[in-house]
Amino acid sequence: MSKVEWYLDFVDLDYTPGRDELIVEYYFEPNGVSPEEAAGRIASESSIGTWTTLWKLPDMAKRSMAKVFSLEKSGEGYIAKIAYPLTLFEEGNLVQLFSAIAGNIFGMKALKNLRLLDFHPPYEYLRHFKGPQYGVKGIREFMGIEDRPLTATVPKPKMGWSVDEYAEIAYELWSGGIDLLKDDENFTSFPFNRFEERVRKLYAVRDRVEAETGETKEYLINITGPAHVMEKRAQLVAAEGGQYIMIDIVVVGWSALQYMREVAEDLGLAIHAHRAMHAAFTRNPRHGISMFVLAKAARMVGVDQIHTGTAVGKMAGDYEEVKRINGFLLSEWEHIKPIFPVASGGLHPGLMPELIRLFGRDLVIQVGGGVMGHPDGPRAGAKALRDAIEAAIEGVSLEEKAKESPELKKALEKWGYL
Ligand code: CAP
Ligand code: MG
Repeated sequence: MSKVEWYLDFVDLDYTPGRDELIVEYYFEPNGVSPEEAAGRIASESSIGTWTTLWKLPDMAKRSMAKVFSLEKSGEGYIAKIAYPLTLFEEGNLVQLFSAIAGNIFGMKALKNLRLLDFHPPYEYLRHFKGPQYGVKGIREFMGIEDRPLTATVPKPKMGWSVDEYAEIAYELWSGGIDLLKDDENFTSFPFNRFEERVRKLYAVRDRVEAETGETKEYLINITGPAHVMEKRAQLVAAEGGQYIMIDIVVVGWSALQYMREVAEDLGLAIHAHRAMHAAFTRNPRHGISMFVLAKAARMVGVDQIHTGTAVGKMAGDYEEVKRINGFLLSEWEHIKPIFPVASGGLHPGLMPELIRLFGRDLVIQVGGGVMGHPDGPRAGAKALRDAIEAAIEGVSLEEKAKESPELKKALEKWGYL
């Protein structure tokens, strides 16, 4: 058998996948080989194959060969659908899944570009994942917020606050109406602001604001770090009565996230997923891994909310893509609970009606600069944001609402509308 025939053995366009196969969709551009051979090479390298024919295949290897069952032209390249027998995958091990379906294939010379677009785990595979502990319903319950979007603010600048300065800002933000204080992604623990001291002081402030306002307030505290450090930090958060942890899920990787999902369950903590570094592989539509795949896998593991983009703010990610991801995160999916999409990046009060019109109320809205840049400070910024959201929900125009909200009026003067 020639090498090409060997690769074509992984292609059968008449094949109908079984219910217990895992389907993966790829976009690819062949480099000097036929589209069939290129697709066959993807299926081969991501399942059982190597670069040459072999002297022998054990029975299980033969049964585990992935099959390209659909191949269609798309733009500059092709879309292939590949069926993977479950014998290829370890139960409940997302790290292993990605080392197969998003592994060596990205480096193959036979492809100019390759993008992992989507994957469809059958129930037999999915059942080994717990998904989120709380999800939308659980979070709405513990926050006591029935049907409006949740609000969050990252104190900006991203860095440089002492614990006492940070506690003061937190007091202002929470008192002004923000539900969730959020640490920035690169803000963890420093000589001028140690995590342990921040935990102690910030939850005390939270308790005070809760008593004063009668509202539930939470803190998306950034525990990101090596797994053993994250575990200790999560224990501290739980000991101080925190309900949430924030993890930057791409930089920590699937292994650490799966580990922390277990820790979070033991401690009763919800997980806020930030996604710094995702754009290194999600941004080029012809290469890498789609944000949809990242969000789907994170939901499987069990984050309770994840950043997905805004379409109207400062980050890349167009409306259609964000809409599709958010729709998926909120949909029913076997035993895996729906989770909150987080809209963040370049938002300000003037954008609220459009944001809510586009994505609805099941949303966490994070506004950093657009609150912290308010001419009258964070409390006024928080109030302006809350009023803008209220207006959007009541169906009142921002101009109208601004007549009774001087904070909103000033925010609109500074940042305008859409
Ligand atoms: C937003 C933010 C978030 C980004 C992440 C920032 O601040 O804190 O990390 O939104 O991007 O550092 O830029 P602003 P994404 O509200 O001041 O813009 O949500 O797209 O993952
Ligand atoms: Mg940030």
